[in-house]
Amino acid sequence: MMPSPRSISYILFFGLLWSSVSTTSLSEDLKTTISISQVSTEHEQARLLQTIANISSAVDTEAARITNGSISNDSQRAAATCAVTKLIFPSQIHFPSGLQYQVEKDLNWSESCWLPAACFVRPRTTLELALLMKIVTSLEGRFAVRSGGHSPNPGFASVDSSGVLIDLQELKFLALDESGTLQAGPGNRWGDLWDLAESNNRSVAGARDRTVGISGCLLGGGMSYFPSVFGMAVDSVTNFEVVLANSTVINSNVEDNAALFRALKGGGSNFGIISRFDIQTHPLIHAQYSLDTYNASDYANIMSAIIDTQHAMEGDEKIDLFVSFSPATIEVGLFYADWIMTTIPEFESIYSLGSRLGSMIPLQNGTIGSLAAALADSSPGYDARRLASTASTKIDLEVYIEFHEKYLTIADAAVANMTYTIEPMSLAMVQKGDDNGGNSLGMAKVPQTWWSLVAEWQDEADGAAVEQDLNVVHDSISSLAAAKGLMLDFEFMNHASPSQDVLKSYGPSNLDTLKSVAASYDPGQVFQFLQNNGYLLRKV
Ligand SMILES: Cc1cc2nc3c(=O)[nH]c(=O)nc-3n(C[C@H](O)[C@H](O)[C@H](O)COP(=O)(O)OP(=O)(O)OC[C@H]3O[C@@H](n4cnc5c(N)ncnc54)[C@H](O)[C@@H]3O)c2cc1C
Ligand SMILES: *[C@@H]1O[C@H](CO)[C@@H](O)[C@H](O)[C@H]1NC(C)=O
Ligand SMILES: *[C@@H]1O[C@H](CO)[C@@H](O)[C@H](O)[C@H]1NC(C)=O
Ligand SMILES: *[C@@H]1O[C@H](CO)[C@@H](O)[C@H](O)[C@H]1NC(C)=O
Ligand SMILES: *[C@@H]1O[C@H](CO)[C@@H](O)[C@H](O)[C@H]1NC(C)=O
Ligand SMILES: *[C@@H]1O[C@H](CO)[C@@H](O)[C@H](O)[C@H]1NC(C)=O
Ligand SMILES: *[C@@H]1O[C@H](CO)[C@@H](O)[C@H](O)[C@H]1NC(C)=O
Ligand SMILES: *[C@@H]1O[C@H](CO)[C@@H](O)[C@H](O)[C@H]1NC(C)=O
Ligand SMILES: *[C@@H]1O[C@H](CO)[C@@H](O)[C@H](O)[C@H]1NC(C)=O
Ligand SMILES: CC(=O)N[C@H]1CO[C@H](CO)[C@@H](O)[C@@H]1O
Repeated sequence: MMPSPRSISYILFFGLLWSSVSTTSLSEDLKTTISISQVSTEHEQARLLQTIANISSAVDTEAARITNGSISNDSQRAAATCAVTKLIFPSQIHFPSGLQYQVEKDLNWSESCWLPAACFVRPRTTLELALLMKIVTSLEGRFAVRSGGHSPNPGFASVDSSGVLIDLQELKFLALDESGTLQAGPGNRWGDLWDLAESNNRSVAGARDRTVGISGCLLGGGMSYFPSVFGMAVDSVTNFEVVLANSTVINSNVEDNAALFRALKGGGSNFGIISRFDIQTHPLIHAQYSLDTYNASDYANIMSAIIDTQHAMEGDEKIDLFVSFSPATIEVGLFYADWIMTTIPEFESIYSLGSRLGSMIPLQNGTIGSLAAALADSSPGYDARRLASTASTKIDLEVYIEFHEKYLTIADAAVANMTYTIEPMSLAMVQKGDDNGGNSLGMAKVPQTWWSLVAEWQDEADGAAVEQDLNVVHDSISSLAAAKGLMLDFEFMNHASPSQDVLKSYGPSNLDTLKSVAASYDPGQVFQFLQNNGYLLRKV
């Protein structure tokens, strides 16, 4: 049997801790982190040095409680980490007794992630984040990092009372420079970026949803509108500013820390905490779009029309679409990266379906930002527990239809709302990654379909049954595709379930590179063992 992650971390950290703390005190380490910082103003450095000077004996007493062995479990260590953090950041930390705590806790998109962290801490600057990392690593506090809070996987951007939740929402600076590059703090949402870029006649590749956080989305690759134009969203990132495990802040781009740069393009939260993304914007996209509902019993004809459109997509990079299925209805979103006079000829197969019931977004001209806003208006959110799962396959009508029929059987009997979305991806999309210097996703160079499967339910007690149902849906698509040799390895992190082996799906060579990059930037394996959960290399 594998040792538990926690016991591995004890073994790893025991030595580290004693060697680092036996020579200097925590307050001295914090001062060093501040003094050598290159990402801060002198004013901020002076203020923080003064703060540490004022409270150094309290900090060191608290730290001593851990190092002298009187603390033995994660919860106690988290409490001590919170206590030290409170001394330094009294106004940016929230405890269970405080008014703001509930707001912080119930913030994530999925209710299954509303976990009661020992404390929530909101650094306001990169230096504050680096200091927080120094406290966490010195005291071996378990931690999780949250930006937009949209991961539905419990424990990935959330942690219970055994850990500290590092909430990056206040790192929201955003600027567009003259070269058309956005500098964006990790706490931004895509809507913020679209608003700024588009008001300057630029477009930026992001999610399909305004409220999704840019950080988790980009670290998983990021599926945007018009993938054939942009590639994955992360292919437009030109630089990551990263707070490493040892609190050093570095830039990672094609010139500096280039291996890390490539690893971060899809490799997730294994290497450091991103404190700034530099993102290349594109000339303004004139988007034309519609979202229509169709009679769900016409699924076979609809599948056939989708496939026609997927083939058309290979010949025209301006085409984008998704199709969402529930037992009751089918929604088709058709998007085109241009304002044109007539209806779009390549969408004819879909337009000519006789089963259209109505329009959620009538055909109109706008931008990516207005498209995402229209989509949000058309489907207001609600609180639920949520679980996602994903697969990628080649395109095949028989597989689509047989899968849908199996899905209906499962969904009809399920306690959860089971829905799925077909996200067509073109060869051009995959190629854009290479054109932009490569990413770590290892996608096959073929036209493909990404399947995004989602379950939504209310009652915590149903969780295990829902997971089982979603697994059956997933196995249906993968076994049907595999039987015809149409299964692809790639599993999209941003749509994956917690149990999917996302990093392994990138292929052995990418996986090896990710491992060696993690080993060189995080030799103490802080992000593998002190970080609560995630698509972590230690699990592969
Ligand atoms: C309604 C909805 C729509 C979506 N639409 C899309 C879509 O169109 N395209 C798409 O690609 N995805 C989409 N997603 C998935 C989404 O991109 C992922 O859930 C992503 O992880 C969200 O990022 P976040 O910052 O909000 O997440 P969080 O939940 O805050 O974080 C997700 C993961 O990233 C880590 N992380 C967060 N910030 C940092 C950081 N600064 N440094 C290091 N690690 C960090 C967290 O620890 C966690 O493991 C959607 C999700 C939802 C709920
Ligand atoms: C440090 O303590 C001094 C004296 O008590 C106080 O005036 C000052 O505001 C404190 N500074 C900080 C940054 O906490
Ligand atoms: C550890 O340190 C704390 C705080 O300084 C002190 O109260 C406690 O007695 C010490 N415990 C041991 C075992 O030395
Ligand atoms: C941690 O240890 C303390 C003190 O021994 C104990 O009260 C607490 O229940 C423990 N917590 C967990 C989660 O084991
Ligand atoms: C954006 O483009 C429009 C139309 O060409 C123009 O009127 C407007 O001034 C431009 N805005 C900016 C900020 O460049
Ligand atoms: C959907 O199509 C079926 C079969 O043609 C038909 O019986 C049903 O009335 C249609 N539903 C709607 C809402 O039009
Ligand atoms: C979109 O813009 C084009 C070009 O300006 C125009 O011809 C067309 O009528 C517009 N379409 C809609 C639905 O407004
Ligand atoms: C299922 O979705 C509908 C809206 O489409 C919603 O009203 C309902 O509450 C959802 N049910 C569950 C169990 O989440
Ligand atoms: C921090 O870690 C990086 C990557 O391992 C290393 O290059 C750097 O020297 C370390 N910095 C300090 C101050 O230890
Ligand atoms: C920060 C964030 O995304 N909060 C969302 C958490 O989930 C609730 C319910 O779905 C939304 O209303 C919040 O916007």
